Amino acid sequence: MSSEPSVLTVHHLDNSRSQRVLWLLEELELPYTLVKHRRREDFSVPEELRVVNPLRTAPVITDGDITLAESGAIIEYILGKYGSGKFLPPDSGKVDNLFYTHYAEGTLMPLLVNRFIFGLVPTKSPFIFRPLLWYIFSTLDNAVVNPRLKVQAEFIEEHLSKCGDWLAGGQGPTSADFMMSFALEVWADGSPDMLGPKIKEYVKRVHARPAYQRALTKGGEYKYAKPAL
Ligand SMILES: N[C@@H](CCC(=O)N[C@@H](CS)C(=O)NCC(=O)O)C(=O)O
Repeated sequence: MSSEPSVLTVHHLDNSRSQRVLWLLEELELPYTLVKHRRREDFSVPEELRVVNPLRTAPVITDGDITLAESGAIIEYILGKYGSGKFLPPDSGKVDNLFYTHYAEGTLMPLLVNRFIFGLVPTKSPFIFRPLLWYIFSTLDNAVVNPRLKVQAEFIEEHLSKCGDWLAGGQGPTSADFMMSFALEVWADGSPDMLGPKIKEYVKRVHARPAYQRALTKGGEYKYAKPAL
């Protein structure tokens, strides 16, 4: 029987949500094995990652017998098992922490992904259909996604004007911040004009963390870390 403690393995994909997990692990200064995967030309994950995660998404971690996907579940698992009480919200911020931890993937990311796909469809279609598809998808974006994103931007801006530096109102990041960081930096990279000053400051605050910078160095290609804010 091995007495070696299990070491967490993170399957990381370039330009992806797995950057969140690296940021958390660097904040915790936890040893981990990093397996880097590169997206295929159509943005999908390569075969080696499909073997680990039948859902064909990143991030995914393994820890002993456990294989876990979904970045929210991964962040909560790591904090619960290895957090040693760090990066927890103050009592007054527990509900905000719960809310933003789930809101990131539950509401905000689907809207941002919709917008990404609406922009992508015309560019990937036969040349002759592009003007028509561009018209249809930009109309959909303006009618459906944009108004909803504006509501989210105002909502988050308002919260950040009250909570202080971090979403749960404490002195440091919590699961809410590890989860929201990716959505906000993707948004700041794609449509900074939609975002208010508090959101932009927040993204810069995340990027200024030494642990975030270490995660960037280790993770490699990540295009969302330098939005023009
Ligand atoms: N809600 C999931 C989303 C996972 C996800 O869609 N990951 C993207 C990378 S950011 C991916 O693997 N995309 C490849 C694909 O869908 O083919 C999570 O938070 O982990």
